[in-house]
Amino acid sequence: MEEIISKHIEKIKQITSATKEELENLRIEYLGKKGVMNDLFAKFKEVAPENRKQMGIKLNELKQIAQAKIEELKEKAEAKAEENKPKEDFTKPLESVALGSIHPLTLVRKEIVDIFSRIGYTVQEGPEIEDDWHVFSALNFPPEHPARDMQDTFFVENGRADGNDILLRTHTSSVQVRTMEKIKPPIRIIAPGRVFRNEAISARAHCIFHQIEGLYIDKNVSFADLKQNLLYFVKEMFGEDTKIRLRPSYFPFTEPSAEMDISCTICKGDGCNICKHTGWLEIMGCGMIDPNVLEASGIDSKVYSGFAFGMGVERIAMLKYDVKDLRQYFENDIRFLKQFSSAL
Ligand code: 2U9
Repeated sequence: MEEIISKHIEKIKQITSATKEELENLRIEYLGKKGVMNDLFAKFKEVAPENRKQMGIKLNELKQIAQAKIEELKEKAEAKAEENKPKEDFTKPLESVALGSIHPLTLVRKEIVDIFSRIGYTVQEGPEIEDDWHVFSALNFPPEHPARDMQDTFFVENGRADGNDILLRTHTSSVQVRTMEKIKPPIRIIAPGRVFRNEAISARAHCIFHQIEGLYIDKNVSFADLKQNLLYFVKEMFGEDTKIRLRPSYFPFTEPSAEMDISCTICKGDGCNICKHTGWLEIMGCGMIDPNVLEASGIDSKVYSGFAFGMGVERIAMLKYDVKDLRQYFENDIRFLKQFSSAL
């Protein structure tokens, strides 16, 4: 019997780890009702009296070792379980993610582009750093025109290429010139983009602003086509009941030229502070492309005619969303910007 006990002690000592299940089996094997301990205690009765003391000590030693081992393995298993537990509570609800919003100028540019693309216009883009030819000369600006003045245009210092001054474009018309040089009519494009003018910053003007210009060239394009395209745009942008009015104007690149007004979006034409009691708001310039401009880009003005128009995105956004000061577009004040979050 002593030998059996020693074997059990040896066996238990060798166990170094156990799963929960193995641990329970070990407990049952040694300390359970029909376990080794009870079995040995039963046999203990048959031990000769002179050996009992010695055997009793040995038996208790086995019991203590079994209990201590089970306790030790239990602690180990618990520590391991704790270690393997995920550090974060994945069942916790997520904190909400704050989404950014669409900048009002991006929003309005997209609205304008969408409206014109529905009647067949495609978008063209071009460089912001341009040359004199594409910004002025090809557009019929005479050499002494005041727009070429340093007071109005940002020139790149010592910037000259092929005898041309290098400058920041003052309008996106240069994109249209590049398109006319590249592809034959029919041409039906809009050119959205950033433009630069050497102006003092105020509530109504900024040295950087955004334009969208349009160009339509084909055979037999008339002023009536121009008027109808722009009336469609205005009704889509400002509402079906909006009216337009064209006033004669002058631009070097169009002849005849006009400024277009819409009936005031606030007072519907009755007269208010926004429209300075005229009932009308100026929103864009337009006209029939000057034959000199067509010829300068290699388009036969005896075969083709066309119209063009241009508008400032900041101004359209001011009228559509009642923005009072142009500087708000560039200040990145979250209270201003977040008003446009759900508009797209
Ligand atoms: C080509 C030929 C003609 C584009 C045009 C205007 C009239 C116009 C201004 C409105 C407010 C610019 O942002 S603004 O300051 N634009 O009045 N723009 S016609 O005419 C072109 C363009 C390209 C080849």
